[in-house]
Amino acid sequence: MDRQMAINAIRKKLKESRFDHSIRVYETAMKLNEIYRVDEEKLALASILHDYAKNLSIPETEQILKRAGCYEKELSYNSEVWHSYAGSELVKTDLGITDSEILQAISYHTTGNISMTLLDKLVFIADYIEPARDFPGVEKVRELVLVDIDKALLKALCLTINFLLQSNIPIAIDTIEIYNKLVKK
Ligand code: DGI
Ligand code: FE
Ligand code: FE
Repeated sequence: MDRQMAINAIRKKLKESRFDHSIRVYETAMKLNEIYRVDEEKLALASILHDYAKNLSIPETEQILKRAGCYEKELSYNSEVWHSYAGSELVKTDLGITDSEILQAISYHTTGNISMTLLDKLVFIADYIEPARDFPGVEKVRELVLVDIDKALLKALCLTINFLLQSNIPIAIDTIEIYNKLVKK
């Protein structure tokens, strides 16, 4: 699977606006990689494919996770985050992607996770700051990531946790765990 094949796959799988978002996340990730220098091919595929399951219905998404049999904890989270874990499963079964680092970056792109790698963090932040994102605080994350990706990630997590608290949405324990790890640093 190369980048062009991944782009063709999401063109078929996603609505046009979500496809456009995915390309912007990919381009943002490539720019960040001029600073951070992880494996470019893995970052490219993970960022292009990160929302692969985003346009499935909630019952379909739930079915994918139940069928895989190892997502009991994740199924207890808000259904909005399921697309990340389902995306990881689907790119494996639909597209034959077996690289565990790519699959993990897709899995962790919404909630984060205490054991996030630099690759995982780059996909998470690229998704958070792609050029069309426009919410209070995003500019701060764009500035911080040029200096320190953990500071950028902490800021992003603070903003998201604040939003979830104010909206009465339950917060995934994975999100709290990575927040706690970074805030203690
Ligand atoms: O799929 P995208 O829209 O590109 O972005 P995403 O995968 O980061 O999904 C973001 C939404 O998920 C965001 O509006 C917050 C929401 N969300 C719901 N529960 C949680 C959560 N985000 C985190 N980090 N943790 C949660 O528990
Ligand atoms: Fe997403
Ligand atoms: Fe996204």
